[in-house]
Amino acid sequence: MVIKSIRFPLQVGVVGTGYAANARAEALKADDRVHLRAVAGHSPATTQAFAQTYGMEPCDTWQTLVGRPDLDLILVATANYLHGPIVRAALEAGKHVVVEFPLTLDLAEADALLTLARSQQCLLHIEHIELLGGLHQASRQFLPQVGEIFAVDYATVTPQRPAPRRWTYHREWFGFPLMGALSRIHRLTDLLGIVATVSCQLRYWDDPTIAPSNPYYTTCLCQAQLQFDQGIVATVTYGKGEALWQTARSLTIQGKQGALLFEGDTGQLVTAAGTQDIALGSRRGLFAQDMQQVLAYLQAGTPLYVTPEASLYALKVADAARRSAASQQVIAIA
Ligand code: NAP
Ligand code: BLA
Repeated sequence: MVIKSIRFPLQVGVVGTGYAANARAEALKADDRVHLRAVAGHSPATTQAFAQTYGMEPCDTWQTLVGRPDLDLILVATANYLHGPIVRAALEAGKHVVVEFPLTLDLAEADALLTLARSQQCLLHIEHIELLGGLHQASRQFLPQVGEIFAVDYATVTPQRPAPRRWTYHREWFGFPLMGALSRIHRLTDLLGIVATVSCQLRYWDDPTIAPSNPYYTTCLCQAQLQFDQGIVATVTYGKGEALWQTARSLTIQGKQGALLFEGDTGQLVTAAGTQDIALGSRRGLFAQDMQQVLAYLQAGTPLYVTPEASLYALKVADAARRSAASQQVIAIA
């Protein structure tokens, strides 16, 4: 990737004021390579509070923010449906961009944004902090010990009562569940490679007290089966909401010589030699690690832990799952 020249300290603008935006601002606030300059949020009160906390200028809209000539780098950490439009506007304005996954909910637009970033010589970094986490690092490390893999099962199910009326329970704002939660697919494509076919089922539960056109749901359950090129079958379950009663956060990888079993924050390797406990690193501090890598890249060209192309490929698989759920057909991925 060719990146146009950069001045330090970098002038940073942030879109979003929630968990991810705060984690990034916390990681940057004491770093003399950057200046946290301006923020655009959703509700004015939250934007004001965020601006005050980090000594930034509040902007009324993200459009105003990305148009400011004094900014070099835009962090996009808002609701999913806005990622694509904000990233496009920021790149067109010649800004470097860091965006939380997913890059966009529109596969064709994702491809166009990668091309745009290249032609503008701007960084387009799509965060995939799940790759930096303990579960993924341990999976990578111990994978060779299970031999030829034939089955993978990955489930994250979060009962939540009552379901919040937030963007994460809104059909359009969160997007197709495996796009909004793209890390579920990306973990597997990172470990296992190329997907041949996808089949998927999706069910939403709506609040019966609200009009039929209600875009919010109270539960979603999305179950996909991915057939990988090497004959591996992987199942992915993503669910959240009121109709679910059992929490799951588990990853099972079965190979001819052994199995890897992860359950919550614990892991085990089972082989003919016996069962070995695996210590997992924390799920905290990952946004800070991601931010440090971005700065090292911009400063010294140190390669990042993930490429936009890898994120785009995961999005392609997620889009195939979306089409499968809509059509009830098995979708082959070209
Ligand atoms: P969050 O805490 O809910 O914050 C969401 C932000 O978007 C807030 O600034 C919120 O503003 C704003 N917002 C909410 N609804 C909106 C709407 N309808 N239109 C425009 N803006 C809206 O969410 P988050 O966890 O930080 O997630 C932000 C992004 O990071 C998402 O794309 C998510 O997938 C990604 N991500 C998050 C994590 C994580 O650990 N949390 C990890 C990986 C990726 P108000 O509060 O003023 O409404
Ligand atoms: C991912 N966490 C996410 C995402 C959202 C949230 C919207 C992106 C979509 C998805 O992958 O599902 C939101 N996560 C939350 C909220 C809580 C939460 C509201 O745990 C409430 C406690 N994220 C956190 C906290 C941790 C955290 C407190 O907000 C850990 C201590 C970790 N969230 C975390 C990680 C991911 C993620 C590591 C990356 C996705 C993955 O690992 O698959």
